[in-house]
Amino acid sequence: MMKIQKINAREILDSRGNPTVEVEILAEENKIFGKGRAIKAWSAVPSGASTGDFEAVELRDGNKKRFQGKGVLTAIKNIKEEIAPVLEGMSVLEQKEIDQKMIELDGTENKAHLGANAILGVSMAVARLGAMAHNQKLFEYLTELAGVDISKLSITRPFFNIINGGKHAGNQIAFQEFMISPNLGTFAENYRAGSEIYHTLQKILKSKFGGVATLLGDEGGFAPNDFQRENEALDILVQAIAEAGYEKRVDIALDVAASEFYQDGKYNLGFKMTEDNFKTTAEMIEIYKNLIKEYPIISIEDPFDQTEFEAFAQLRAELAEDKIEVVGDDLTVSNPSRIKTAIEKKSCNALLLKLNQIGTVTEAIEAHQLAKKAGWQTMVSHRSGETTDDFIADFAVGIGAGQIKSGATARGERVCKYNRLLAIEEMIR
Ligand code: 2PG
Ligand code: MG
Repeated sequence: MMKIQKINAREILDSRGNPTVEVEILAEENKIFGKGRAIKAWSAVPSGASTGDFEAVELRDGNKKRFQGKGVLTAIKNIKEEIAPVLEGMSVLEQKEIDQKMIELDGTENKAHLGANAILGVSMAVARLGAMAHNQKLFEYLTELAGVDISKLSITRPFFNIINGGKHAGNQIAFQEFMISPNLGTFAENYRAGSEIYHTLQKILKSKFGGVATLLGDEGGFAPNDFQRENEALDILVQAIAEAGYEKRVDIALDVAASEFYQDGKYNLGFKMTEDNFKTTAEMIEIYKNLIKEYPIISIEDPFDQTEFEAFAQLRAELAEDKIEVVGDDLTVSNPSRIKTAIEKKSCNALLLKLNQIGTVTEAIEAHQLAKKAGWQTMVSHRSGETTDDFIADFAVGIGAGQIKSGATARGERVCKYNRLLAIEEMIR
C-alpha cells in the first residue's frame, strides 16, 4: 500500500503575481523488509478576482507588511502543522476519506479555519498520487473516482475567452468574458481554430484602434478600451471568426459576472465608465434576448447577481426550450447545497465547476454529479489567477464534463491546460 509519508507546502506566486499555495506530497510503499517504491506529486492552487460571496474561504494572512496582506503563510502552516500529522500514514487511494478528514479537521461550513486553498492543494496532490499508485494517467484515475465508464470518454469542448472585460481588465467593458467555442471534429482542430481567430482578432484590433488595443487582460484575451457597448465587442468577434474562415462553425459564450456591477438592485453597465448606466432585471433580460437574436450565442454565465435565483429562472424560462445555456458560477459556487436550490428554482441548466470554490476533489465531483442528474451541462473552469498546474484538463475529461474554459489561446498558465487536452485526446482516441 502506498502511504502518505510527508506533506510539504510553500508560498509561490500566481499569474497575477499574488501569493498562492503549492503542495508536494511524498508517498512510499509499505514494505516490511527493505525500502519500497517512492512517488511524489505536486499541485498548485488558483485564485479568482470576481470571487463569489458564497465560495469556500481562500485564506490570506492579512499582514499588510507582506504582499499587501495577500500572503498565504497561514494556509501553508495549516498544511504542515494541522493537515500533515493527520494524513501521514493514510493510503493515497483513500481520496474520499482523506478529503473527509480535512473537512472534519476544518470544522467550518466554508473551510474558513484551514482555508480552501490549503485543503484543495492537498486534495489535488493526493489524487495525482492515487493515479501514480495505480499506474494510471490522472484522467483515468479520476474516471474511477467519479464512476465514469472509461470506454465512453470523450474530449471536452473548449471555450476560449478572447476579449476580457469586467474585473479582469482595465478597460470600460462591463461584461467580463467574451468566449468563442469552435465546434469542429476534434480538440486539436478546435484549438487551432481558437488560435487562428485570436490572431485574426489581434490584427483587426490593431488596424482599427492601434497597438494599445491589443494589450491583454488577466486571462490572455484582448482588453481594448475602445468599446462603449457590449455589441461592439461582439461585432468584432463575429468579424474575426469570419475573416479567419470559421463562419457558422464557432459559437459564442458570455460570462457577464453580473454580481460585480449589481448596485442597489440594479445592474450598472457603466461601472467602469465616467457615467453610470443602470439597468433593471427586466431590461437586462431584454438585452440578453436581443444579443442572442443578433449573435451566435449559446451560453450566458452569471447573467444576474449571485443572490438572484429567481432572475436566473426568469431568463431561462424566456429563452426557448433550454437551447441557450444559463450557467451558474457565483450563483452556485460549485457548492452542492446552492446547486440544489438552483435545481429546485430552475435557475440554470449548466454548472460552472471550479475546484477551489468548494475545496476538495471529492466535493467537486459530487457537485458535477448533482448537476448531471438534473440534466445540466458542466463547464470545468480555471480561475483568473492561475498557475502552471494543468489538473483541470484531466479533471474535465475524467469526470465526463462536456465543456472547459481556461482563458485565451495564449499565456503559459492558460495554454498548459489546453496543451494537456491535446495529449489526452491522443490517448483516448
Ligand atoms: C469566472 C472566473 C474565471 P474569476 O468568473 O468565471 O474565468 O473568473 O476566477 O476571477 O472568478
Ligand atoms: Mg464566472
